[in-house]
Amino acid sequence: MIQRPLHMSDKKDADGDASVVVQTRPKTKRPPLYKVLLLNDDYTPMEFVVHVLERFFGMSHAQAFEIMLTVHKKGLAVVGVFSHEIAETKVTQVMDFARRHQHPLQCTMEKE
Ligand code: TYC
Repeated sequence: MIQRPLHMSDKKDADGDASVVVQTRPKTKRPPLYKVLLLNDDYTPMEFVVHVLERFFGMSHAQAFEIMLTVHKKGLAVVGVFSHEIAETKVTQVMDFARRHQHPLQCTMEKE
């Protein structure tokens, strides 16, 4: 048998051979995050979109107006990044609110 310094964590197996138990970091993987996206359309009024961003995403009027214009010009924008459950809630809230007001506004989520 090969000699080597004895270590606190050395264990003997069934045959009496030493093995070293290596301490590994506990695997605490952070949960994935999800982007919530707002999509442009030709019919939803700009003021309605601004209101949605203020109401459901806690934006100031100025911030909300800026993001609304980004969606209007570029076709879509990320309006927030959340856990799966919070993102799902935001999407549901926006889609329900838009439908109740008979606007075709679309809101979706995707893994970051
Ligand atoms: N394009 C719409 C209009 O001209 C405004 C709009 C902006 C609609 C953002 C949806 O997510 C949207 N009335």
